[in-house]
Amino acid sequence: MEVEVLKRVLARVDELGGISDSAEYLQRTFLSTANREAGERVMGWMRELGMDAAHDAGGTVRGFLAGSAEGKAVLIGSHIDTVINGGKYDGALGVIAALGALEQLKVEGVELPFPVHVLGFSDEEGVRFQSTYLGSAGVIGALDAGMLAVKDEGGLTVEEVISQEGWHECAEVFSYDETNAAGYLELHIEQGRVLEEAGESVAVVSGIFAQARLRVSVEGLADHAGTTPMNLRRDALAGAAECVLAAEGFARENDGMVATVGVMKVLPGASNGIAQTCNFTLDVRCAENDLLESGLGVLKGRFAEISKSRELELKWEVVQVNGAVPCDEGMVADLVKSAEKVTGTARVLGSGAGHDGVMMSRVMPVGMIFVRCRAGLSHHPDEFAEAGDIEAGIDVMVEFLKRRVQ
Ligand code: HGY
Ligand code: MN
Ligand code: MN
Repeated sequence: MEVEVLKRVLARVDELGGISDSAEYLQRTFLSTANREAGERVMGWMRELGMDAAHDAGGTVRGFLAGSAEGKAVLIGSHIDTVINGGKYDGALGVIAALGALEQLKVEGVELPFPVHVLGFSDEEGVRFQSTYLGSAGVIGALDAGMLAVKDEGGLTVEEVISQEGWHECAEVFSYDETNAAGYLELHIEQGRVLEEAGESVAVVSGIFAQARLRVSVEGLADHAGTTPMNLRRDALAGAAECVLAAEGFARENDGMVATVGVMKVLPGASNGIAQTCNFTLDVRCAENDLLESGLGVLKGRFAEISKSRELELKWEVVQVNGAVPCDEGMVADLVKSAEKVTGTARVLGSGAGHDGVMMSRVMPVGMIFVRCRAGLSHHPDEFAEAGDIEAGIDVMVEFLKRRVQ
């Protein structure tokens, strides 16, 4: 890879990593000011590459590069939103790497015989609504009534937020299906430890695990911390804590399953008062759909038992379930050959993390390249990928695109 191209990729990762809604840490959420600013910056880079750049009302940005022939477009991209206090590689690297790969092909004088669209999705993490993939759902017409009706913490629905806070000025409508898209490719940091432990730079993704996102609420009775005997309490926080440990224990019992409670709100929230209400999120994932489905049933039952034993009222809301998605066999095979040629290795890995390919797979073949990241750390400001590994990942992407020329 040209040194200048790689330097630009690394500089852009730092640049985008500096665009945040918070002065203290990196945060870009759906349709936030920083999300739009990041979208503008990426569109500027797309135009520098000679692409037509545009955005849709949901904040997703797209660069269009014509090929030497017409035909179905190859889509390459990732997301430009982040988690709260996130790292600068998760998502952003995939968009910037796509532009780096196209720039490298330009330097080599390679013209692709098909159009390429680079996409920067506005919301993959689902931080604001917990409902993930709002950006990629928007470009394949999958923002259905269910997704549009999901409410944020303030009670606004996705539909209301797009209407009131959407990026409407000069917005275009992006619409992909099997008639105009040949496939979707994404480069992403592994967010796991396999590549680091194996001492390898890249991997090819076999598929993306099934994932369920839920909102749980337990309702007890606020009372005095000092005068209420332990046997008379209906303590929502103690009940929620028992649920959290039940979820953790269940996941530990089921190899390959993970369960996480990442958000918990305790009400009324006084140190000398027993909690009336505890609202928390539950994120459960595993490789197999049927284990996820049966596991959710078991957990719902255990939460109900815990609530009953503590005279608490349980509310269990499934916000979103995304089934496991296999990557396209043809793309996996081409990516394996490309990785072998570039790095001499071609490990194939499943992804516990969700990615926009889950949504894009509804209408087109999807493929992914993983790049090693330090200690597998992600969703953390110390997230880091070495320049050499990023270069290897982009070289694999370039090789994959060249293979489609032959
Ligand atoms: O949650 C995930 O797996 C991804 O980071 N959105
Ligand atoms: Mn990501
Ligand atoms: Mn993420």
